[in-house]
Amino acid sequence: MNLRACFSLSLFVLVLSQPARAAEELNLFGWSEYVPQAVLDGFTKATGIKVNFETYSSNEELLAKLVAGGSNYDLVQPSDYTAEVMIRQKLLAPLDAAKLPNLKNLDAAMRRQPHDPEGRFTVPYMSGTVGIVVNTEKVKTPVTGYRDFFQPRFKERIVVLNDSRELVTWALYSQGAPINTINAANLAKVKPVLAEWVKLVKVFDSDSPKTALLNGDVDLGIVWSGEAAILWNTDQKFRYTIPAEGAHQFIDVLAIPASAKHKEAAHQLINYILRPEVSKLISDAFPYTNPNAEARKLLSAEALANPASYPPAGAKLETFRDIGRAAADIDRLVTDLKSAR
Ligand code: SPD
Repeated sequence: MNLRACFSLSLFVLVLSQPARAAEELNLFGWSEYVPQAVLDGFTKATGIKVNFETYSSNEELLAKLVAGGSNYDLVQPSDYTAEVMIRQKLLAPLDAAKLPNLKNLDAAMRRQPHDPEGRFTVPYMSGTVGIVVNTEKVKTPVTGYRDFFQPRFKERIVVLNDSRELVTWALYSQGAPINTINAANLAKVKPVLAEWVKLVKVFDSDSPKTALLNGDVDLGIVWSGEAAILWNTDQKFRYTIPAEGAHQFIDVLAIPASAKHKEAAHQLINYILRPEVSKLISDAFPYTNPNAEARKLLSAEALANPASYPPAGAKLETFRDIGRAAADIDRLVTDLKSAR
C-alpha cells in the first residue's frame, strides 16, 4: 500500500471509530403567531441545529409549565412582567453576553428595563401595545376608550384577548384605578364592570383575534398591536386606537430557562434573531414594534408608518409589573365571570 492509500485508510478508520455526535437540537417554547417558520429554517440552515417549536397563548401557560418542572425548553419568550416573575423565582439562566455580539443592534432604550434592570437574563424580541381596533365600515361612531367600546349596542360584535390580566387592566383603567395595584378593593371595584363586559363579547382569542374581524364575525376588538397592524395592512378600514384612559405596553423577551440542556444552542438562536435581516423577517410577518435599531433601518417607510406597529407619541402607555399572588386572584375572578355569563 502506498503512503497516500495508507493515510486515507487511517483517516477512514479514525472517522468510523468516533462516537456518533448527537444531532444538535433546541426546544423553543414561544407565543403563537410570533416566530416565522422561515426564521427557524434559516437558523437550521446556518448552524445545523434543529429547532423543535412549541407554542403557547398566554404568559400564565408558559409560567405554569416552567414552575411545574420536567419541561425541556431551551429558549422561552415571556413578556416583561412574566420574565420578572421568572427571575425572582430563579427560573432563568444568566445570559453570556460574549456569545451575543449582535446585542449591539438593539435600541439601547429597550434594554435594562425594570423587569431586568441589568439586562442579565433577557433580550427584547418585539414590543407592542394592546388597543382597540374597529372596522370603520361597520362602526361609524368614534370608539376612543374602554367605556365607548363595551357598549350594549356592540353585543356579539366584539372579539377580545383571552387574557385575564389584560381584561382586568382595561376595567381598572375605566375606573381610573392603578393597573399594577391589585388588591381586594380594586378587584371589588372592577368585578361588576367586568361582569357586564364579558356578556358583550362574542369571541375570546389571544392567538389570532384578527381572524374574527377579517371574517366579518365581529366589528370591533381589543387586540395585540401586531394583530391590528396586520389588519391595517390588509384593509385600512381596520383602525387602531390606543384607548384614551391608557393602555398596556409590553416588551416580549427571549430568555433561557435555568433548566435548559442546550444553552449554547439557545445563545446561538438569540444571536441569530438579533441579526438585522433576520429581525426584519420577523417584522414583515408579525409587525409589532421592532426593538432592533439596525433592523428598523431595513423596514420600508410603509411599515414604519403603520399606526399600530409604531403608535404616535403622547399616548398613555404603562408596562405590567410582577404582582405576585394577586395574579391568581385575577385569574379566578375572570374565569368565574366568564363561566357565569
Ligand atoms: N401572538 C403573539 C402575541 C404576543 C403578545 N405578547 C404580549 C403579551 C402581554 N400580556
